[in-house]
Amino acid sequence: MNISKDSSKAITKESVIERYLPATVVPVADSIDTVFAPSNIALCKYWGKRDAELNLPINSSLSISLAHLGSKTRISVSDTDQVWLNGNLVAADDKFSRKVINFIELFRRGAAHPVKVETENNIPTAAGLASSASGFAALMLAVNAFYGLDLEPQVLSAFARMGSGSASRSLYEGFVEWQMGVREDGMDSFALPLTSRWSDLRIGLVKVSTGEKAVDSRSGMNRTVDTAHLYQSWPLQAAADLERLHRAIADQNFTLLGETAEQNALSMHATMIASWPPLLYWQPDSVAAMQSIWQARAEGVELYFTMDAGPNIKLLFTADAEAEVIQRFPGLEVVAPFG
Ligand code: 2P0
Repeated sequence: MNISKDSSKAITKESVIERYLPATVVPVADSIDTVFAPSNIALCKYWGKRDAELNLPINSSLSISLAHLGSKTRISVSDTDQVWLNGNLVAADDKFSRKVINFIELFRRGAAHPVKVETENNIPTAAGLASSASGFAALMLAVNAFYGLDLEPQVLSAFARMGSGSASRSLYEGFVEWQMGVREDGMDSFALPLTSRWSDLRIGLVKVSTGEKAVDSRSGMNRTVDTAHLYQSWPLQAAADLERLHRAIADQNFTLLGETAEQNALSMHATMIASWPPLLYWQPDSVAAMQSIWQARAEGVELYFTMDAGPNIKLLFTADAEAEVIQRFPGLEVVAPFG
């Protein structure tokens, strides 16, 4: 497949966004209240883009937000553009600063009002979780408040998606579905929350490594789409899994949820491994954790996992299995997504 390399495309982020903005965008106050967006973990993964400029996905995805774990962001008027992360000023030429300021520029469009952006992630660094989803979602909410844009939730989600695809899902708590959409400008590619809750669902964060990965997920998914023949089966797998997850959530069928999420994650990783050069995010400890999980299941514990573009493992289980799971994974960080 060669979906992500269409450089002739005329539609840009700027051209899509400007249709939703007033002629001039100015701060409504010197500072806004801090906004929060949760981190999320996909049960049916986003893997592969039909448009790399707008982060339009090849498949719809479904995630669960991590309650209080996420990003807090505040924007205020400043003399110069400044980005602060967890209380530290980030150098202006750092990749992180540039991503944040470039995103704000999409809305500010050259207007001469520098900003100070303060972001704090309370995602335990030990969990090795990506923060770009909650980071861009919180930044989008902060931009909306700071410039008084009053954008609708679906537009906010579509714009957050242009920062980072998975950020489209981080605007909501609980289960969230990101509909892939079909429009060329992507404005039907946004996330919506599911109404169903599942109070005894638990997520366990198993740290394998927190080091920076050699291939980021953006390059990883482009490489997979471009070089893995196996990728052709992915959109069908994802569509079937999405349907199964909806059924599992509606029936509160944890076995179906766990089996589907685990198979979906492993199928995604199979497409990565089948890329060239091969892309294997697993480390020996990732495989050891998988084997412990399969052993636990063989012994009757309802425990499943999912994995993203990295070596860390996210456990899926229910409250009644929590003590047993912690015994098998000492020091496990447990999240109750529905509080
Ligand atoms: C997901 N991942 O659904 C999938 C599973 C990683 C593996 O969304 O290029 O950082 O910014 O749109 O959102 C990570 O990809 O990628 C991701 P971009 P993003 O959670």
